[in-house]
Order: sequence, then C-alpha cells, then structure tokens
Amino acid sequence: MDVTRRTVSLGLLAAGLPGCASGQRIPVLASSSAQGAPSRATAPPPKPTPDSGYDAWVRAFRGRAASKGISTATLDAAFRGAGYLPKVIENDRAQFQSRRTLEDYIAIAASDARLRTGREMLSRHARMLDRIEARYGVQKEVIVAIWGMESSYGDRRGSTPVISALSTLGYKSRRAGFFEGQLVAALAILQSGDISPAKMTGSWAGAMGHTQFIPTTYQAHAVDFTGDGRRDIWSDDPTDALASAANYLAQSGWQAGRLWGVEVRLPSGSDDLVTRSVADWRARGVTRASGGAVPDHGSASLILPSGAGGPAFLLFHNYKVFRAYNNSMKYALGVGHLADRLAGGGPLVGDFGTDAQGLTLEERKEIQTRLTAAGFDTEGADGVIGDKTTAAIRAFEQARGHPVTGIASQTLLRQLRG
Ligand SMILES: [Ca+2]
Repeated sequence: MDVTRRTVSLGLLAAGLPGCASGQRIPVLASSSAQGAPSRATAPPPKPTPDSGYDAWVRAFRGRAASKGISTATLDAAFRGAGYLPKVIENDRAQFQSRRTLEDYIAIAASDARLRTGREMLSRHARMLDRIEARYGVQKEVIVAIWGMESSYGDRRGSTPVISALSTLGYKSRRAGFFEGQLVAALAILQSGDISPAKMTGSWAGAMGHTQFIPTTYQAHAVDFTGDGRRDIWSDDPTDALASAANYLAQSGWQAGRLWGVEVRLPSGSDDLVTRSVADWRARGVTRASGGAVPDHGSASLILPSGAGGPAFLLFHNYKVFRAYNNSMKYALGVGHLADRLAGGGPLVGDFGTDAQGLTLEERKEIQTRLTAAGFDTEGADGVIGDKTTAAIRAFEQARGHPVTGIASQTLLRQLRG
C-alpha cells in the first residue's frame, strides 16, 4: 500500500462519519495571519441585499422545512431579520482551498502567537479543561489545539448571521442541497432553544462558535457541559464548545492518553510505507526524530508528506480521528503538531527543503528580516510568505525600480543582500 492510497482510504473512512464536511472549517486558518498577535475579529455583520429570487426560494423552503418539523413560529423568528448575502456566494465561488505548503501550514498552525495564547488558555482554563479531559478522555492540549486552529481560541468565531448565510447558499450555491440540509438543522437548533436567531452567528459557510461546528455536527455532538440546559458554543464562555469538541473526538473513536503520531527518523533507504506494530518499526531502525525510541501507541503507518528527504511521521489511530473531525491531512498534522507543542514538545526536526522558488526556510526568514530592516515591514520573520510579506516585497521592488513581482525569490534575496 503506498502513501497516497493510505491517505485516500483514510479520507473515505472519514467522509462516512457524521458532521464531516470537508473544507468547511479550513477558512479560519487560511485567512488568519501567521504573524503578530491575533486581533479580535470585529468586522460588522454583512447586510442583506433585496433579491426577489431569494424571497421566492424562502417561501417554497418554508413548506419543506415545515414538513421536517420546523414550526411556523420558529420560521417566522428565524427569517425576521434574514436576507440574501451576495458576499456569501462570492466566497462560495472562490473555491476555498489552501494553496499553502505543508511547511507553511504547520508554521501557521503552531506560530509563536498561537503557542503563546494556547499556553495562556491552558493555564486560564485549567480546571475546566481537566474536567473535560476526565469526562471524555481527550488530552487538554488536544482540545486547546483544536480551539486554536478553528477560531484562534474564540477570537474568530464569525459574525455572519447563520440563517442568512445558509439560506443564501441553499438558494444559490452549487451545493444547494447540502446547505439546505444545514439550514434545516440550524432551524431545529433554534427551535430547541439553545440559542436565539440574533446570536446564531458563524462563518460565511455556517460554521459556528469556538470550534466552528456546522449545524449537523452540532446536532450530533454538542453538549451542555455547564449544566444550564443550553448547548452554547457561541458565547464568550468556551466551556460547552470545548466539551463538545472533546465529545466529537471521543465519539469518533479517540483513544485516551494516546498520541496521534510522532515524527520519526528513518534508516537510510527505508521507503516501506505500510502499517506495522511499533515493535516492528523499531526493529527496522526507525527512531523518534527528537531522539530515543518510538513510543508505542498502537500499530502505526509511515508517511512522508513532503516526499523522501522531508519530515517522516508514524501515524497512530488518533490521527484518523483528527481526519474525522476535519478531513484534511494538513489539518490533522497541523493540529497534532500544535497539541504536541502545547504539551511541551519541540519544533519539527525534519527539513522540508526548498520551496517552489528554490528558497529554504532560513532564506525566507532572511528576506523578511532584510525587508523589515530596509523599511518594508513584514511584521515578523516566520518564513511564511503571506499577504504582508508580499506587499512588502512589492513596495521594495517599486521603490528600488525593479520589476514588481511580489515574489520571494533568489533574485529578490540577491537584491536585498546587494
Ligand atoms: Ca450550557
């Protein structure tokens, strides 16, 4: 079995589990800055635009919702302030797909700011997290890592009214059927009294609260951990949301006290990509990349996600549970690595080599450091070429009379060293 097949089979397994809507939760990471401290997302909620086609769709939808048990009173309250959101359709058509390399993705997932805030949250919510870990058997660092990945620890819960977003998508998305199902689920949540229509906000795609649950995931896995009778994943208090995430992992088969995977060092020439017992891997000369023996957390599959020469990982059962939560290899490796760092582990040892422009991580950092020193602020030197660094490169190229490319390249590095 080669590594590609392994990944595909895990993906198919995950796709069959409830609540797994691949890509629904990716935008949080993709749109957040890798650099600097997280800033509270205070963007005002988008305003509806009059649209007669939308109005007609809602009238017809109300009949379909009623046949699924949604009351007239719930529908009236839910649609009272709702409307068509053109911006949501723009986002849907933009085909959100992370173009980031795995190296960049992991650098963003476990950025200095995200590690710092994560450690603060582990300390601030220690008692609550201990209780959740005891109840669901999911390590607190894993719960906090998911919180950090999904909403930057509650900082980016989304301010789009969910009923407007999902009805807009039900009316006009290419995946209208999927979103209509989510809309019915959202209405059922309102009908249960867990949240009011005005407070039911989320991402443009209807992912809600601290852990960015879509409505059907909420229905399947959300819990009332505070005991006030409401499953509240939206409010400032993250207790219910974090318990719900732990419950989701537990119901997806999380094995208590076990790792998701471990970075390893391979004996030279090893390219044997199969599932084996850890004893077998040890016998073949595979060691922990940070030193010592590979810990035994069950049988493990070897992957080399960046190819031979890049970091290698042995993946245990809990890796598949991350894929059930969000069916993306980058997400699973990113959240797992963040959890490891929050639990005291070090950075990855393996070398990702050069990027598409032939630059190493150290060279990308040098570019950022030199740009900033030259007066073109990249707001940090993490080696991730994002919007700020691209803007700084363009400004530098323009100021020096070079062709304006905005690309971090060996040519740019020479110009900066010049
Ligand atoms: Ca509650």
